[in-house]
Amino acid sequence: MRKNPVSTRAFGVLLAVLMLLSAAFVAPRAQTAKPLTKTELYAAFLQYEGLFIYDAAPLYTVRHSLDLLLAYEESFDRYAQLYQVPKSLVEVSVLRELFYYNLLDWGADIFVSAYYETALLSEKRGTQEAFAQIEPLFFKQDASTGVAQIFVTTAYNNAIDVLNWAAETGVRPGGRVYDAANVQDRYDLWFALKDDPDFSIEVMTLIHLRNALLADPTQGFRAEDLSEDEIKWIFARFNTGTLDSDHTVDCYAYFLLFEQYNASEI
Ligand SMILES: [Ca+2]
Repeated sequence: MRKNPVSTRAFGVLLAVLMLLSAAFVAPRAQTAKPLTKTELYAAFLQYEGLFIYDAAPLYTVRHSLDLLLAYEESFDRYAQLYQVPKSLVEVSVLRELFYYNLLDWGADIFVSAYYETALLSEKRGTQEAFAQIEPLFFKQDASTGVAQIFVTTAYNNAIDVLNWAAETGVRPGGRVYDAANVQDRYDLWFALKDDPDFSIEVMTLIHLRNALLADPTQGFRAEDLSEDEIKWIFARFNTGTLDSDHTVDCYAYFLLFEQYNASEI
């Protein structure tokens, strides 16, 4: 049977359109999205106000969280550049922690502060035995703290593991190595995380770098080279979640907004 040249051409056009459409579906994430101004970034996030506060007594509103986050821009820039980790990844993880920072976090910090101050005092006075008896009743040895809500020893992504890894692998040359059994080491690190946002942001950057490298040593870190799932895994590993957990899904949505906002700076 003789082919109809018109329908062959139509088929070719249809095929080309389908190929273009499928290419659009697998195209890298939101790279062509227009940059966001600061006002547009705030407007995008203010839609979330009140929606993601599941815990009791949040201490920061969405606007306050964004104000705090953007005040640390210099630190995000510095560590993103130093460790070659996309800035938006680190900003989003810190922002999410600020959204969820609540009265219980604040209270836990007081119990941990009291623990460390008393533990060191008891060492100086030689009264560790008496201290050990009251310690489980009145004190807490660790809590997530600071702008990035990082634990010193007790979580998977704890600061001692991350900083020791960074020092020992040469990622952070000359970096201090901490002994988790030493109260003074834990004291120094916990208060640094609690009181120094710049240091917390450095540790948060290293957490993402370590998790990604442990999962895939060949991992590249240019945001535009990472697939949606690769980015989601980076967030999931920080929160020991999965690709479809609320934390991961929310962080990915925030990430796309921050990529647009940061693109406006270039
Ligand atoms: Ca906390």
